[in-house]
Amino acid sequence: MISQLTQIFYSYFASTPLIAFAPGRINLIGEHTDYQEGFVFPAAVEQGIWVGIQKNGQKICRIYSMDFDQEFTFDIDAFSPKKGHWATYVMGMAALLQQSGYEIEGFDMVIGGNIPVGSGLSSSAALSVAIGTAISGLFDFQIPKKNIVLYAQKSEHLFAGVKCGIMDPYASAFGAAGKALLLDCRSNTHEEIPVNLGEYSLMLVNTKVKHSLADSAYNKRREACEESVRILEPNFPGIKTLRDIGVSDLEKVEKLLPEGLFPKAKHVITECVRVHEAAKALQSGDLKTFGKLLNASHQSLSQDFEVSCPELDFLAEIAQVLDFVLGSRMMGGGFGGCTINLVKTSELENFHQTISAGYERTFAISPDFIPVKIGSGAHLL
Ligand code: GAF
Repeated sequence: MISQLTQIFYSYFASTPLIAFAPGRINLIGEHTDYQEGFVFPAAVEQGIWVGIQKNGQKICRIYSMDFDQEFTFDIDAFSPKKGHWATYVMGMAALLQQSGYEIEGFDMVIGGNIPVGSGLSSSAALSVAIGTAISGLFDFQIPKKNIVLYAQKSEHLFAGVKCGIMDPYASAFGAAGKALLLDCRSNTHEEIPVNLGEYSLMLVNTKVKHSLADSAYNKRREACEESVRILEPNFPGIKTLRDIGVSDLEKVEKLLPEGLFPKAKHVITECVRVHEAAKALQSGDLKTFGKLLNASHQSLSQDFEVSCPELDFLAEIAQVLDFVLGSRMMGGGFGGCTINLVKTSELENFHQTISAGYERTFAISPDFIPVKIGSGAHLL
């Protein structure tokens, strides 16, 4: 990728770029908790986005996307990021950096990557983090990683319309090889936990569907959580988010919340506990318990939080009953994308065949299998 990107950069712009890399992410457990300042347990993967960048001495930015095989040019002093175009991610980060006082001059950029599109590995967060890292490096801004993460999150809110939490850009920026990040989304700090899976491997299965309601449903779930907090606050003085409520209070919470809201609040409250239990299980090498927690997370996301879909439920459910699979659950925002599975390495071929056959028979779609290894976070090359 690096030599291909460098060559393409030279052929378009006749100069040699500075290259930044930012990885995609998986999430072991802790779904739809980040925007309630809860706990998540993601990790960076080896697949990611590479951005080549160089100053051009002009007032324009010229970008070429290898994936789309398209060019895009904008005026650095007058541009407006619009939803729905890949170049919006570049303009979004550039706009936010400019607003924060960073004086960006004209640049040329080539973007390439190897994250399967729509797989749920969070290619958009990786792209924004790679762009932030590249611009910071080129102009020697020395932007702290945490700020790049916050700009990437804000760009997604403002220019993609998804009110996402901090997990995806955080994992992309701070990932560490072989380690998952036990991330506290209130303090935005993390602890690195080594991921030793022994004779097991992580395997993603891509449903290859993305249901169209995904973005609006995501925002609605977030609003539902905020609404629950407003209703609960008089009886739980001082709570800021659902993260502040413990499982021992679930009975009380059930009495206070309307029927539609309680299961969603319950998901967030119980999922935060599962994250800690999963981190503990992983640290003590108890992969069975770890796997059971993944299954419980899926059940909660599907039944209580209602962010799964028939394709994800099918994949998780058939995987969970295989005796060489310790755990399986939907990963990410939901309504499509991937499941994450903990599969005995010697049975990967068997897993592939069993899951493919069942999924093809039921949905007439051949699922993709994406092996993942935990890699390091964003950096300049
Ligand atoms: C998406 C969002 F971008 C994350 O912030 C997180 O909320 C996740 O869905 C669900 O856990 O990936």
